[in-house]
Amino acid sequence: MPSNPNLTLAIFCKVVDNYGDIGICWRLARQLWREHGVHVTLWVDDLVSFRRICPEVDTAAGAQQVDGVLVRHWCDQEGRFAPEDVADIVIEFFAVDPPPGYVAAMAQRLPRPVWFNLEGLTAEEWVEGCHRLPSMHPRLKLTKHFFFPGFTAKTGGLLHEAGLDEQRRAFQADRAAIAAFLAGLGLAEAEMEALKVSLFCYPHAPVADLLRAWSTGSQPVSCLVPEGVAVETVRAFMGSDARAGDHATRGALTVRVLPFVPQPDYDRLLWACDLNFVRGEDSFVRAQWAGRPFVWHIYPQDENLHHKKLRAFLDRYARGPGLEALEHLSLGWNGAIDIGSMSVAWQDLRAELERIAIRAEEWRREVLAHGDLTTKLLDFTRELGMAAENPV
Ligand code: TRH
Repeated sequence: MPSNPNLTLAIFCKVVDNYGDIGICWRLARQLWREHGVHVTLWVDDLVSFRRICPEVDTAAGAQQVDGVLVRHWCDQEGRFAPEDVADIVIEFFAVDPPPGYVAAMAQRLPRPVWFNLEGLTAEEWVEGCHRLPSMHPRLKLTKHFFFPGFTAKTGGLLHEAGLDEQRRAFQADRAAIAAFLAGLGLAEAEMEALKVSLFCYPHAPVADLLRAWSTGSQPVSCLVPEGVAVETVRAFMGSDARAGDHATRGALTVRVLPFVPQPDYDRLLWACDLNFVRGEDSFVRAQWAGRPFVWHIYPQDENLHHKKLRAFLDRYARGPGLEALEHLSLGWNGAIDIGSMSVAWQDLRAELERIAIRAEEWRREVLAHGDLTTKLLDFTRELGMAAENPV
């Protein structure tokens, strides 16, 4: 039931690298409307990338209604806006600059909009000190607040829809539903019975080493890789092109190329697999909600800053019995250490998979206890609104 029927919100999203940013913004937009009744306008510059995760998107439309959200093609920085065009809440994702005309209209609007810079996810401790900090506009009478997602109570939390857990549990308990879903992706019975691993990573991951470890191992592994991921290595393994639907078996390993599926199906894929390799931010978070073991390929940054972020996450997540193997393989997967033999690292991880699965469930509960990002964002908005009404 909508609880904020008159509240409007605009999200400005620039798709920097494929679809990760729009993945997060789209999830946030839908949840704001569905669970909180907020009227959202999502400004996005790249409708083609958007369409890959949401096939209903019309790539030629300047404005369109999708799933209760007004999607507007953000073509350029031009345009004149009136104060009444401005939403109650304005979110810029990853410090993108909304069009100057829009910002000028924000400054003219009364009451002024609540303005957030929604930052990227990191497990580093400094985030707690920066979450919710204000930043004054150098010229205009506007204040922007930093909103940091995170894993602790003093951060903005993570995106998590109401009812997600019930859906996931029901799916994971329903063997027929899992089999039907995997059959829909083309899997044969033998692949369903093998250890199922989804593989999503950036191009520099040592995928060839991993495929070799799996194919020469003693246990059947079924690797499900979305089309376009690790293309060269998958092609070399297949000995042919790597198009959706293609598959090949070498030794104990079958690799199957999947079509890029809509976001809700990607969740089901994570729920259906025994282990997930994920990357970036959104798939990384979704793997945590799947309650299954996962290995994270972090987005690379200059001067190996991402290794620091990876270690910060592993320091929180991979502590406890049996988790050294996960830490070891994760650091090697990201090039943060030389792990020597991938085969040995894989066997060590495989031997601990059950204990890692227990940790995955425990972590999910721990993180969720701090609240979800959308609710925290709206709570903070209310606090800011109250502060504006009652200035000290
Ligand atoms: O796209 P990503 O690499 O993510 C981002 C961006 O690169 C961004 O610029 C960077 O700053 C940030 O990482 C750290 O990977 P990510 O975040 O996992 O996003 C992928 C999205 O695609 C996610 O919403 C899940 C979705 N997806 C599908 O919907 N279907 C699929 O088949 C697959 C494989 C993914």
